[in-house]
Amino acid sequence: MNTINRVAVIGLGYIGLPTAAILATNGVEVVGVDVNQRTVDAVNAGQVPFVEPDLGVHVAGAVSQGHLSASTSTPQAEAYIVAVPTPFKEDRSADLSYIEAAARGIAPQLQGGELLILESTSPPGATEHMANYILDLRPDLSVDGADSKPAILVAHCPERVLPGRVMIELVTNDRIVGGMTPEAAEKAKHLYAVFCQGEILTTDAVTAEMAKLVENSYRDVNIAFANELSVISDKLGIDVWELIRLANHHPRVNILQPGPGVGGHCIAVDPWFIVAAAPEESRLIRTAREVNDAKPEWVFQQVVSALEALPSTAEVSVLGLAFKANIDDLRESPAIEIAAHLSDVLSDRRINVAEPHVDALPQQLAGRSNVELVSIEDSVKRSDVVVVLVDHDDVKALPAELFAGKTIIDTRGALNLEAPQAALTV
Ligand code: SAJ
Repeated sequence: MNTINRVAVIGLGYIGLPTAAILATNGVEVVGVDVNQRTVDAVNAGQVPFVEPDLGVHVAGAVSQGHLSASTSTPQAEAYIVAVPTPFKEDRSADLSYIEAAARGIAPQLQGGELLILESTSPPGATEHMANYILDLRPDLSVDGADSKPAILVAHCPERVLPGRVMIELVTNDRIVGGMTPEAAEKAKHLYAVFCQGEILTTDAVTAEMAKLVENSYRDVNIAFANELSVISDKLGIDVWELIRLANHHPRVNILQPGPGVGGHCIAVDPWFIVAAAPEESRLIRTAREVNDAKPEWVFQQVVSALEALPSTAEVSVLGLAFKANIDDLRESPAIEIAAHLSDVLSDRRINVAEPHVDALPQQLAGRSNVELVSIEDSVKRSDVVVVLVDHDDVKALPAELFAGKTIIDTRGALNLEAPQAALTV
């Protein structure tokens, strides 16, 4: 199979930019395309507009070698990788408008024979939708050579990398490649083999779409189980962390960790695409989403109850805003939802927020008179009730003495307090 020498990656976000960079550092000529001029300028200067370990080195290296450049317009290429957002709409069905916008940019550049890969997490049928959208704009082309029209090879190849480990997992994870035709799958496999050392498994496009959604739903359902256990344990006066630790000694049990809810842009979104595709049949998947979505409100109520027993001057420490440990990513974070709710309802209380990975409050919390961003130590020292929302290493390292006499609501089981004071771990 012919080597692909020139690739355009549409969307230079958390997935597109790492993919562009890893292809470029493996010798492929890559043009990254983004609607945001600031992102394009940053990449052309060899910089990365967000935090992801090792990505900066890859981008800087690829740009300085002349293998990676960025642009706001889509160039001609032998392969196109679309990695744009697919948020959900009001009714929780997927918003495919970013995919359609990418397709409008690609369509005029096509000559036939190009590989077109959708990487964005997508509801079943989205790859076919993208192909049909392009064929509407380019009726002279086909996906399978029908009517002697030149074919474009269309495939879905979902990303599965974990934020914080993207540059490692891009190389080591197995990949699923779903082609609209077997030729498209093979061609896409050939492209990913440039950098992927994992197994590359081929299937059809809709199975590949579902595989991605199912992986994240599997995790969501299992986190929901842990979150439900934490609520049950609280009612029964049981330490949920001890409970899970003990149960996990069973050789076939592996319960995940409860938390303040499920954040990020994937696990809390993707299951809804399955529910939207088969609403009657997706009972467990829907309930898991509801259990996880209800957790921030439950944590909020725990804080309110803890404050009831304290004088009106009592302050609250919120430890962590990120959606999970040791990252600066605040997207869809349950911690922000809880902090904002506390600030709204407890308007006369001071909320001392600590998030060591950011230097300013996010827009949802900025400008509120009762919320201040402070250091972790100051947050705890000033406060009577401490609510741990993220198990950052900096939080886990705090000495037990700091918490003496305080009410603690540890939603992550992060603190290791030798002598529990008025500890209330949830
Ligand atoms: N969480 C818990 N308890 C746990 C594990 C996670 O409450 O035991 C919470 C986290 O705190 C966080 C949320 O779940 O708020 C999601 O975190 P995560 O680490 O499970 O996953 P993400 O969103 O960072 O990345 C997931 C990954 N999917 C799976 O592990 C199946 C990743 O491989 C995907 O590529 C990514 O979604 C994606 O982009 O879809």
